[in-house]
Amino acid sequence: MTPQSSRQAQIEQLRDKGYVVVPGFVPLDELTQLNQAARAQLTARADPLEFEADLRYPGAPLSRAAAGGETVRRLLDAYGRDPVFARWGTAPAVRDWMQAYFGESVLMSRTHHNCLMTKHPLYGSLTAWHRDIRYWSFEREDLVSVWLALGEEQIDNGALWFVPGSHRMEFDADRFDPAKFFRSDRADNAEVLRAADSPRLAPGDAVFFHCNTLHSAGKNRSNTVKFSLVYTYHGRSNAPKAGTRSSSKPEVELG
Ligand SMILES: O=C(O)CCC(=O)C(=O)O
Repeated sequence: MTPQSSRQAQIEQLRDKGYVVVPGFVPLDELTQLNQAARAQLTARADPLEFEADLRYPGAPLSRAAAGGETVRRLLDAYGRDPVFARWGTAPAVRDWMQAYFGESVLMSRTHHNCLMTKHPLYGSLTAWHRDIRYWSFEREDLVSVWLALGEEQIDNGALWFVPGSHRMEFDADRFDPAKFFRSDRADNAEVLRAADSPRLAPGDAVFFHCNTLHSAGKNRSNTVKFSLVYTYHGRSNAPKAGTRSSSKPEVELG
């Protein structure tokens, strides 16, 4: 397959399943640089950081003062942290993929995701079932994130789970809790979640997923920190709503 036709097949899979894994998306030399920058950034603990204790997801320390309370969950504003992160936020491979998906020029948001996600053994929390649209306020619910695995990601170290086709499912508001997590205590929701799958990612693989795809992630039961770089994009015709967090920072134009 030519790169264009394989990209088209990936986009069709995203439209159909709500996510698609693209193996070997990041070349090895770039992956090495990303990993070096990721570890240096975690060691430096430079702001802005988000801590597990701030989110209080299941398994997280209850406060910053508790054991493990200083465990970092996200190194925010990856785009502004290091040139190699910025390069991957706007990489031609990402831009071309997103332009082909949206059919127009593309922007990257700096208000959410735009982060280096870390998942630590012991104090790294699990993330319950949700749609990322909970983070966003746009004219249309059509945004796509790219998740770059800097190391191996599998069930044991807290990999993502997805429900195929869930981006096209319609749910009444009461299927979600007040924080917009998909309620796993409901039998009808449990039936939906039965179809979930957790694709194993090799270092350098990417997952593209739609903002309405139900996903979750487990705890990290390995003994090493898991690093992933995550950015979110939308087409130019789909503007963030004025006065919301989604419009609170200038976006990055990919062309
Ligand atoms: O790695 C995880 O725990 C999942 C993160 C996630 O789904 C999110 O931040 O929206």
